[in-house]
Amino acid sequence: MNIATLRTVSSDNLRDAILSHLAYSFGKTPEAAHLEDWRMALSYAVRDRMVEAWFDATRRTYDAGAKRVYYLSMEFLIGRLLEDGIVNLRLVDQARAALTELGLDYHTVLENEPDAALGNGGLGRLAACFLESLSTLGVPAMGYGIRYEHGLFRQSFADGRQMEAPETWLLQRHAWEFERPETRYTIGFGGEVRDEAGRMVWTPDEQVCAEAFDTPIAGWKGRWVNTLRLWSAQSVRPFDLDSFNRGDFEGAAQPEALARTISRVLYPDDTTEQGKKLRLKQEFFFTAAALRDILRRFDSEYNDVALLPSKVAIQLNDTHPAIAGPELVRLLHDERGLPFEEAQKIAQGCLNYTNHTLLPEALESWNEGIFGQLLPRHIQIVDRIDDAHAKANPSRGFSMRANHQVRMGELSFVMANRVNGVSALHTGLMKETVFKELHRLHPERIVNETNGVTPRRWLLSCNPRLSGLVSETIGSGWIDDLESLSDLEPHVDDAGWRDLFAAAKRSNKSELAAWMSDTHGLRVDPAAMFDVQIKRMHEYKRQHLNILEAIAHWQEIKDAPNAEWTPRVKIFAGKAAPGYVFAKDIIRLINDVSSVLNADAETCDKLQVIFLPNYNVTLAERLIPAADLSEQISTAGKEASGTGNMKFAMNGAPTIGTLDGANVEIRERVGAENFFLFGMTAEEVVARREVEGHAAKAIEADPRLARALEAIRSGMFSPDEPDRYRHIVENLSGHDYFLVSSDFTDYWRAQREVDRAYADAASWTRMAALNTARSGWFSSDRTIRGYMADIWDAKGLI
Ligand code: 6GP
Repeated sequence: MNIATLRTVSSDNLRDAILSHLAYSFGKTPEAAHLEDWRMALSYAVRDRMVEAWFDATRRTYDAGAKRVYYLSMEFLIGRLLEDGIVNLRLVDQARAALTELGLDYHTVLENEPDAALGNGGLGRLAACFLESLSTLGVPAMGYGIRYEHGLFRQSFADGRQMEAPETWLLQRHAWEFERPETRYTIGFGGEVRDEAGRMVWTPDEQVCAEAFDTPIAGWKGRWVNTLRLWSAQSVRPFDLDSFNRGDFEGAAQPEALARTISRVLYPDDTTEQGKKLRLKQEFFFTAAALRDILRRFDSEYNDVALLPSKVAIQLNDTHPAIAGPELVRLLHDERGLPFEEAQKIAQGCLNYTNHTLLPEALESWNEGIFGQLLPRHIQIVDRIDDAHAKANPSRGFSMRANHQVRMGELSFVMANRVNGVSALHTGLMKETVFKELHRLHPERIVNETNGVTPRRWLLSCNPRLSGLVSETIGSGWIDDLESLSDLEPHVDDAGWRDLFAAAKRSNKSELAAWMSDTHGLRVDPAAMFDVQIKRMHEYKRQHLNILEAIAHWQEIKDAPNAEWTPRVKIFAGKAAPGYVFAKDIIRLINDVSSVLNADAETCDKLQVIFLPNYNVTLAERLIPAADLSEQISTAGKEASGTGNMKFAMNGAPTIGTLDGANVEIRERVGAENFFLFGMTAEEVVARREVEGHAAKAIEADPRLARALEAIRSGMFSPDEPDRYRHIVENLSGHDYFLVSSDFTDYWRAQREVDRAYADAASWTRMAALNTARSGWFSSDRTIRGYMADIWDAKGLI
């Protein structure tokens, strides 16, 4: 069937296409259809319109013999996909009209879609933005990951405490996947390695099957569509009939259940290490399946593996897929008979590694016992790579095998053609700290690619009011040329235009306020400043610095309730890893403070604190367009980049922040006068830690800080259990590794500057608009172009 006949299958008229899917794909009449049926029918109608470009992209890639990019990631935090599809295919007006004709509300239908939370935070969301930009730029690319049955847990609060429930996105119907039962690979674990006349043969003693599920990812204007291929683990032997016939029903189902465990849950960790055997299995499972798939596709086009590095670029998203190095060497050497050195050289020519954090606890390493037991051949290969590296670099001062551990960062570095950091500051620190020795040996290997975010999702679709104004003002070229937002600059001095900008923000805030009232029963005044901190909960991100400032501010307001105060609503959202007790205690503290402050009739019109549950991509899309102030307050040197910081700036929310990660570059671009800087630099942080009693000194020097800490210590926010937060106070007055106390005074100063600036509405709007106008560089299109030029040597085909 050619493409022309295909077209007729799905009507050009979206309304007819929806009705047709409702009847023929879901067997429902409009009268019998539930909201979910309509959402599915619309999704299928939209998906149909991607298929043609999808086939076309594949054909063009083959025809051009183009180099392909493979993005291997444990996480793809894709969120909802329907609106993304509608927006990128430019079907918004049609879809609205069709639904209206059918008596349905556009937003209600869109909101029925589950939010696919197949990631924890920054690294996973970055992967999702990258996929969209790769398609927008027409780069032949594919994402590979795991099709988790349960994504990141669902968060709720009970007495202010975080409760975790399993996330169940697959219980609702999901429109985007194409199951590929024909694309299956058997992946082995364990067993033994035998030397058969010089050839190493690995015979695993456990096997699972990886089955592919494909999701099309359309770029802007639907010109190019790539694939996200997620692997689902299944048993090679689905059902044990012998056991069943013996009456052992549980035993009969066991092989299936065991195998499926591998793709059952996403580890709910952000930047902390998970030393679990299952995690290593997950890593090998999806990486090995991806490599087999990549080689199969390569073999269908070329018959010389020496061409691999010129046709294939593989990006390792952090060290989670680091086993790709040894596995690719194994496939080329053990299975295809290439000499070891050649196999290694080819593998290295294809592989690249992105580091996303310098936190020592997040640098993966595996106990050699576990590693060797699960991957007996790979540990031999790691040792051989390590030895070869040692011989070639006799002066080296490191090994990828130390203290009975296999160190994945070092392995990734040695096996990579290029290694990159995710902001200028972070890349510099990588060179000076974790990879100092390796950088000395391979000075050309580390490059910087500052993160970016896709403007299609993070401005065009999440903020229709502002993006509408932008397009009316400068045309719609910015959507795939974000730097042209700078054309807005002349308008920021036009009072009339500024009013329009301010009106868009104000309407976004009213909409958020209405939503918070409807769904959470919260009352907030949209005229107050919306001060937002949303991200994973972590001590280095310092949500506790923010809440301490709120307490001190509240105390100050109580001292003089009739003074002029700039009304504020502090909004928090974020999940803590279930095992990270301190982070969970910070959540509870914020909730407890919120209960006291919001109930204080004397102050609640001046300061409110809100913690919204279950932060996810969808909630971010609601909050960011309505934010006035972006909190990016990590201890300098700890946040590798941040991407939320870019989304806020783009949506016209100035930052209060430290010189950390990409904040540095945001400030350079939006201008120091449009950014509220505070705190120590990364260098000063290191020096301050050496100062004996730094926290106690900071507290002694700042009575506001002392008073806020005392309020917590005395149980003011936990009267039923006064000692509840004693350990937090002790931490902040003692060891205080993240320097909350030492940075407090300057943070307070910057916050009061924010208050004064916000009180001048015209100049605040100007500042907000300049943040939008100057955020063009933070498009993930720019980042992907950087990877194409500096890392992959790949080209776009559109
Ligand atoms: C995050 C970093 O913490 C964040 O700063 C960065 O913007 C993001 O990656 C994307 O580069 N790191 C992770 O999410 C993580 O799990 C192992 O690192």
